Amino acid sequence: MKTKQLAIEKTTITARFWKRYRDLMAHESIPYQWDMINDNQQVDVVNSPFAAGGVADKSHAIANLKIAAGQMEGDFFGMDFQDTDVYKWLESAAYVLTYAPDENLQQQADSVVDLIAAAQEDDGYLATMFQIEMPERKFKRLQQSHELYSMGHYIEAGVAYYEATGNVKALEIAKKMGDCLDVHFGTDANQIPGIPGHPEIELALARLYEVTHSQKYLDLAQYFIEQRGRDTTFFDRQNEADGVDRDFFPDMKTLGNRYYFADQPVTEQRDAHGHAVRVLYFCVGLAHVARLTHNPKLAEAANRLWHDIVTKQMYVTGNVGQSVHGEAFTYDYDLPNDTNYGETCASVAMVFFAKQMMASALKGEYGDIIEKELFNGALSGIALDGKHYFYVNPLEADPSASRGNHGKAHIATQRSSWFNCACCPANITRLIASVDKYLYEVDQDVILADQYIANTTQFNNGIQIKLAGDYPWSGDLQYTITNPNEASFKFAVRIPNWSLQHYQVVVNGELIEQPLQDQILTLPITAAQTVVELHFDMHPLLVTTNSRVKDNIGKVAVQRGPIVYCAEGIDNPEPLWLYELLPDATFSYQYKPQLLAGTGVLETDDVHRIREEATTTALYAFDTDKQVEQAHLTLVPYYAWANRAEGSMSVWIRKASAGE
Ligand code: FUB
Ligand code: ZN
Repeated sequence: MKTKQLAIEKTTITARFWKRYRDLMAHESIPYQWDMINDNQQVDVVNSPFAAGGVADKSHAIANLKIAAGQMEGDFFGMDFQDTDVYKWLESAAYVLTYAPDENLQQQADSVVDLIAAAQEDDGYLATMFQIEMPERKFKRLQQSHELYSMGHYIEAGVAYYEATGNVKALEIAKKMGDCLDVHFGTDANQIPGIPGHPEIELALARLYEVTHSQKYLDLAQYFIEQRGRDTTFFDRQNEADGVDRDFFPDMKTLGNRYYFADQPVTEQRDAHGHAVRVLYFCVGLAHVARLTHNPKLAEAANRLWHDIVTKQMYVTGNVGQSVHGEAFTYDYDLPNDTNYGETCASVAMVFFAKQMMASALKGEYGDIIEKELFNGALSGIALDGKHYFYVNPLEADPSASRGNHGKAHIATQRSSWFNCACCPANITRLIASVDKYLYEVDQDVILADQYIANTTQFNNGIQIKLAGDYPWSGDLQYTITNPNEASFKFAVRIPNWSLQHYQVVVNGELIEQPLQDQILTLPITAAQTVVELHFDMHPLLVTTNSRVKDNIGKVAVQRGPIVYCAEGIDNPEPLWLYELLPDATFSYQYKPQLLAGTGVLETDDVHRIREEATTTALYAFDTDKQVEQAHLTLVPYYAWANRAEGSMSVWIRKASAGE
């Protein structure tokens, strides 16, 4: 029987690892963030007043909307994109409602939609700072204004909420925003021939197009993508016309087009540079628009940027953005561990980017990055209690360094309860709450099982796929494919890059040996029931880095399955830099249900510790060897660090050379 176009109808996540996180979003993070944006929570930014994200004692985000809607008196408070904290909360709530129906939450979310509708102007405009404080300056300083960024976040939220609950008003607000931007932006004589300082609207308009099929939204998304970098004096002209000394972020005026990824058209761009989240949100829109418009030049640009980032500028944990200065990418192979930025939002954006790339071409490398972020770089942005967050995600941290060295003050060693720039908390929340969207990629008659998160998924044609297994702790997985109509389709599986040397695929009890294409193994399915077992290699692996990266020479990271590990001071007497793994070091693995909400721990005795010298010992000496002693090293998953006592952490560990 010929299949009709395959599509997912419903996914239920059963994986204990992700079920815990998703329940946490529903029962802890969402109510907590609701209180936060309503100013009913104490804000507690720990560790350093200079830690990225900064200090604030309230959010005021809902209040800003109420003031704009005329429902409350008062002044605007917060960042010029404060509204987005509400929008991302709404988007997270939308996803939560798909797996944890809750009347109270839905009422809250409906009331937020009503409030947003009341705050929106008749022409669709919505950015409360401008409405409350400076209506005459709308769209006049786009380099810094975040108006399109904010509206983009609403559009994403509105689409998600409409899809989750059928709330038409939520979608109407989004369409009105799209219409407003469509009127104001473009190259007609009466339009602004400009672009936003912070991309986001591009990806949002592409989403809006997908749900409405209204071509104008896709055209506008394409305009913003293609216009970027074409008119390199646009921001300066606008700033000048709006007036000197009227910056929203004074430092941002001097950063230059390169920082905004607006120094040349994207088709000319060779690498990712400038503010990391801006570049990445842009890339998400770029890959999406390239696919929707079948534009090979844009697709090539997306490809080029993808490869630059993942092969030259990404940390082993998936974190991106090497510098606190401008929250930015720096240059290829520059990957310092103890000063990096690795903003949580940037990792979340990498997942979106990878998903769009995967939707354009089924390749295992995209799924590898989604997995890397989900289990490491993005996930470290949220504490195990769902109510504390990292904005910056370092690979090496030391509380004394963060307190004593201003250049490392942004490396917080405890998660905060909120930030004055609170972009990250709700970003990681919306990702976890929507993780079901990353399990499969459907392309014509192919169902690619991309993420090994246990689930039951119902497709059309009556097809049901059930994945059982305890990933990421176990590498043994079992898919049961039920196909009552005996439809003919292909079931494909991604072989993760860390298991490419050793893996097994067993179909109905028979070992399958066939070449992979782009890390993907494809199986034709016609039977009413098929069982596909996957067995991945869960031996702890020692990861080394390309020798162009100076910071990791002589060091290894330890990875088991998709999880990257780290050493923490609470488990290992500090300082951590004194440990040295022996050449053939092996690790024992144990799952500890009581530790860190249930986690897999690695331990080894194949390690030396350089003896710590007395403070009376000379700082320098001539031709002396360090004393070493036999030691023990305990490693925990990177995502779970900083959930116990404050202390040091290191992902990279020195490795003794053979003969030592
Ligand atoms: O500018 C809006 C958001 O604030 C960015 O995406 C983050 O990097 C933070 O700067
Ligand atoms: Zn952020």
